[in-house]
Amino acid sequence: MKLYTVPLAPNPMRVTLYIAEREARGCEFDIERIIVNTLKGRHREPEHLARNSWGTLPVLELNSGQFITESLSIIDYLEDAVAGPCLRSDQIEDRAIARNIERVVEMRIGVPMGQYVHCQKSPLGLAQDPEKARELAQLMQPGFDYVEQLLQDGRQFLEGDAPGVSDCTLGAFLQFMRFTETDLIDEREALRQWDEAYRERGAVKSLFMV
Ligand SMILES: N[C@@H](CCC(=O)N[C@@H](CS)C(=O)NCC(=O)O)C(=O)O
Repeated sequence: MKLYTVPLAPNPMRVTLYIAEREARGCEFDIERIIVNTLKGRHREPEHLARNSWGTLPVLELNSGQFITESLSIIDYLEDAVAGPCLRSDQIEDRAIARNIERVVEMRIGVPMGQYVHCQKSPLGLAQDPEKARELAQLMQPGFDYVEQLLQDGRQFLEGDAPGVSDCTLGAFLQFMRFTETDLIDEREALRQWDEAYRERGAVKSLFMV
């Protein structure tokens, strides 16, 4: 398998974190990682568009030659395809709740965060838009409240007592926020503690750039 990826970008980063989490549980991934330089616009060139017509990253190329172009679909595939302990629970209900948390984190925080960062300090060199950035920051507040509420029962990770895909998603998008040198976490102490503790863990610590 080949994973087309780029450092710092949040959707590639959540796959990177996911793989690291499973490697920490003893799983072995036979994946070649290939950096597509988005700063040089390589993701918009025909070679990458042939893998993914949306021009986005990450992309997983399967040994069959087929491509998976959505980060969560890549993670789902790897959960099924790579032997060893998974991040998802084998209990149907727990698995559904975990996926629900992950979707809320991505849709309520991740998607607006991606737009926010590009309005503030775009790694792709897009024009700044401070007013839109302010609107997006407001839009994310209920998502942060949701996570703060979730953590009130003392759980160490978003889905419970062990790291899950939701942690990978939130960790990746908060790193993207820190790239802008802004902080939208505000007075949410449980979320702040989670953020610091998650990044300090041996399994993922070396992967965070900011
Ligand atoms: N829904 C996709 C989103 C992928 C995405 O937007 N990737 C960003 C990096 S985080 C990208 O490639 N942006 C470049 C562009 O859109 O030009 C996923 O989850 O993989």
